[in-house]
Amino acid sequence: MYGLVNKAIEDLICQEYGSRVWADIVEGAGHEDEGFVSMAPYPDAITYDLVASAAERLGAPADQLLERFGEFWTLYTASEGYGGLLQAAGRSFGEFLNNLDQLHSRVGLSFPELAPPSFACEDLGEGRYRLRYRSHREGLSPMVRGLVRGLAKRFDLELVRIDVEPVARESGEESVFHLQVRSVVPAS
Ligand code: 1MF
Repeated sequence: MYGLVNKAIEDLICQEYGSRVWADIVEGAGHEDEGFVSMAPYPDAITYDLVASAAERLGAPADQLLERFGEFWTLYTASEGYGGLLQAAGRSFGEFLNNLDQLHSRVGLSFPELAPPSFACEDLGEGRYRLRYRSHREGLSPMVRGLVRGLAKRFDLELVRIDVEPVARESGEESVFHLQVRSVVPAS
């Protein structure tokens, strides 16, 4: 994955636990703290190792960390120069989820090693959505839960339900998320 992902993990950990904890996590993952370059592609194994090492160091399940990371990603990218990209992706929750494939193809034009997942979202009305997620990678559906939660906040929505239905596949991962949101009064 692009270094941007590893940098976002670093930022989340440093903000919440400090840079010494991050240094422990990098060491635990068995990688030199070379400092990740956002625009450079890294093997996925580095990202998985960082998450596993963080889970061990923090005594938290990896899935829980992935979910927190997903939520953080929507804020992180908005503040790290991708605000325009996110804005162009849609003015509503459902629209954004349906435009994610386009967002990824736009990024992929300049960064050909991007291996984005695919999302398709059906608006079922009354705040209900059916979101299909298909990825080349395994084990990241907890991150998608967090991404959806972060996205709901972005549109001043409360995520009242998120149920995941895994779909059997040979490789990679596929799941269907049943979502329900309702609008909240934005915090001033
Ligand atoms: O293959 C990749 O390197 C990769 C990296 C990030 C693929 C996808 C993503 C984004 N995606 C992460 C979860 C991946 C799970 C999986 O592979 O199954 C999150 C998608 C997403 C979902 C909901 C809401 C918002 C989302 O993301 C918005 C987004 C997506 C991609 C980028 C930014 C925001 C992005 C931008 C630049 C990138 C890489 C990704 O690379 C560069 C390019 C230029 C300079 C620096 C980095």
